[in-house]
Amino acid sequence: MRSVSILNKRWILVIVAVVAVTTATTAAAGEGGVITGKVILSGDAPAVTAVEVTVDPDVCGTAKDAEDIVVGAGNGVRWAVVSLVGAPGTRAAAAEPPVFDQNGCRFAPHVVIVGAGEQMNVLNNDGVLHNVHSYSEVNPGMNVAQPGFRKSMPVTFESPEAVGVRCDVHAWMSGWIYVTDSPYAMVTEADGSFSLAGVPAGTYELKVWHETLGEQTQQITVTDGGTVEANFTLALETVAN
Ligand SMILES: [Cu+2]
Repeated sequence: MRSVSILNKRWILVIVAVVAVTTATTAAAGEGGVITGKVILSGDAPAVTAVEVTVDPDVCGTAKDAEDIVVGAGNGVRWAVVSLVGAPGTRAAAAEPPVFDQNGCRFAPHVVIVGAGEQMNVLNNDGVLHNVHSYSEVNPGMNVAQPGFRKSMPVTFESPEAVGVRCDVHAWMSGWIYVTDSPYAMVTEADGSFSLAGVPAGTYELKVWHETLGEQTQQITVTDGGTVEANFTLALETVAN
């Protein structure tokens, strides 16, 4: 009887596994919809400004293009973050920790998205001393020297917030860590475009954030199998006012 009992347990495990796979397949086949669009700057794009480099020229070079507003084809705004507010589900951790790399004395990428409470790694691939100095309101501040030999430093922010990061050694170095709990968030491409796929059907608030151009939201409705286009137009004048 004992062997039968073990056999039954095995069958129960098999059945449970099959049910789990079926459930996962159903969820994946639940289609969801796609939100796609562009973040556009209204008016003329500002001229690219060069930032003077005064320290460690052997590693850092002599000048850097400022990245606080980068405008591409069709006035598309790069380095904006588009995210779905109040989206259902929880944000899954990335397969690999997001990376914020100090490389050539700039933060790369200029804007990185990380989940709240999720570990990311700040890298130093320059071999010179950098100083990771965060400017946050919700999360505790961080001000840590990262010598050249310290190639990788794990960092975690617990609360959603756009955290500005600078380096005290190289005054021009500026980047952003965008901490979010939204399962649907991405940084805009060089032409300002974005695409969020697999969004469950429903009506949501879609938010754009940009370090210089501020925030804007709009309501969007996603349908199963549908693609909804949502564009944002941001203006420098609005910020100046
Ligand atoms: Cu630095």
